[in-house]
Amino acid sequence: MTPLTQTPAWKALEAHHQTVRDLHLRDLFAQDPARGRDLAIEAAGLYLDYSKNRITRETLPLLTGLARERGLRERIDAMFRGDRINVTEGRAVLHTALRAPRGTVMEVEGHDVVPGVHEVLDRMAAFARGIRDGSRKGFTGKAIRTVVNIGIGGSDLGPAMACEALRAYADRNLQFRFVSNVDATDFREATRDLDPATTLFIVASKTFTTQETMANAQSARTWCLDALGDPAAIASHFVAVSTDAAKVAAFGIDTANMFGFWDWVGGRYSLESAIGLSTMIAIGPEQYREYLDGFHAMDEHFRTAPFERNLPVVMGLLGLWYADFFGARTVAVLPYDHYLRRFPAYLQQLVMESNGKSVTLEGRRVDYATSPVWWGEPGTNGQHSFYQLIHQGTQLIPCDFIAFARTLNPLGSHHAMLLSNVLAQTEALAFGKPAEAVAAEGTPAWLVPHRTFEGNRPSNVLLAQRLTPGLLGSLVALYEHVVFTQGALWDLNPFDQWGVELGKELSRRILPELEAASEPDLAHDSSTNELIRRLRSAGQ
Ligand code: G6Q
Repeated sequence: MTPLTQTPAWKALEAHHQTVRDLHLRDLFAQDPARGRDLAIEAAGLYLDYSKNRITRETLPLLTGLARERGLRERIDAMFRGDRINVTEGRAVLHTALRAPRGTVMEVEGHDVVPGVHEVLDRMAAFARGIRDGSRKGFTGKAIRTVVNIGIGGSDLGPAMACEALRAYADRNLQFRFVSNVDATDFREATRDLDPATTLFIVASKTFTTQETMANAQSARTWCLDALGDPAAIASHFVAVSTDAAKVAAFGIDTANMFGFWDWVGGRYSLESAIGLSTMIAIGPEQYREYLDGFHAMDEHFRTAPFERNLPVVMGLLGLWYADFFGARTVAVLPYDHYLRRFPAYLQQLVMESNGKSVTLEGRRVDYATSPVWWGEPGTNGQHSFYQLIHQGTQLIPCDFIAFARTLNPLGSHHAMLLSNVLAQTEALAFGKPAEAVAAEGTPAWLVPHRTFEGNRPSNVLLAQRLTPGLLGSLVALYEHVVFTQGALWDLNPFDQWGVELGKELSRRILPELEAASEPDLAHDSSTNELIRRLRSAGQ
């Protein structure tokens, strides 16, 4: 494949960037009154206004031209066809099958995987109903009151985000907690006020080998047995979500209490698989189906809409435009909905573990920027914290604002205030406040530069009617496909994560050195050796 930066479409974009980079959004809007109406796309319940981006009407066709030249269409088709596009792990990538309606056919190596997906969903539904209506009781006959999900990374961030996001739809008689960190503080604080007789642990691990999850699961097992006194209690208080039945059984969880998924579901793409069991218990199987339908609506849009009207493709291409042509090093995700407060953390894994790579599928080092750093906080909180830098700092930080027309918690003017802030921020970022306007207000000359907003800071606004299970599904699928689009253009494999391996390997070597009774022979670098000695002599 021709290196990306050598392609005609890339060169055309470079030339185009020279003509666009000094244009101000103020002028672009003044010259094109229909811009705010036209540069918008609506799909799967989401309305994207992308007019406040530093683009002209020529930019998007050039970007979609690049996408065509780089075979994005073929890559999308290959994913939905179940090809082994995760080449470095030899796996298909078919999380889209997890949300396919019953009766859809999606194949891996000629085998339709959708019936298996629905079989697991049906078992999850029966289990979730039993917990919700109290018929599936704990070992001592009491109903379950608290569900604790033990998992990390893809087995934690997605379900933790979804449970929080859909709290308004959840059974409020149940509480949900998430334990991920190997730091025992996480487990201790999550369980200190819980009654083992009314607690259910979901051990969520695709591989069932992850150090943190296995350590927390063992501690949970001990905590449960210490209180309930009988190994038979485990069956009533532990279920597993995994792809590995043998390891689940070896841990001591009956595989009758296991919910499976498959190697064609990547960890960070698994929140709506059985990894979402906690979410299903929270909102119930019917609303969970609505959640899945929201994903599916966005999948269908992504698969079929022309690139110029394709929400994930357009957002993905705009992200590339800033990363590669404007040198943007970060992207801020700013949900104006408090229920979405874990959404940026979830997105960080999705985006950065997927496209935080620097070699192409053919193993060549890239000579262009790949994924920026993604970060964010819910509005309006962030406004009183880091927005200063977005408005007046020296970096260009494209922002995604997410807002809902209706609130789930109407209270006086709160929601109008919230919305007025989203609109004000995106307007201020784009148009700023010129020095002349500041001076005209009678500002002393020496203060004018401090109070001037240069503007021309780009943002997307994603609007939806209301945060519902279905809408959350669409929103997650949107970003999954943004990541896919960018990965395809950057010629990366978004579905592996070799970069996390070395640290794991080294920690396996260091653990016995920290725990050894007598001074071990240390053969690390002098810094690591010294730190180990210091920690050993300080005790733990
Ligand atoms: C996600 C990553 C990673 C993974 C965790 C947990 O894409 O692979 O975050 O989800 O390491 O892995 P297990 O589910 O196997 O415990």
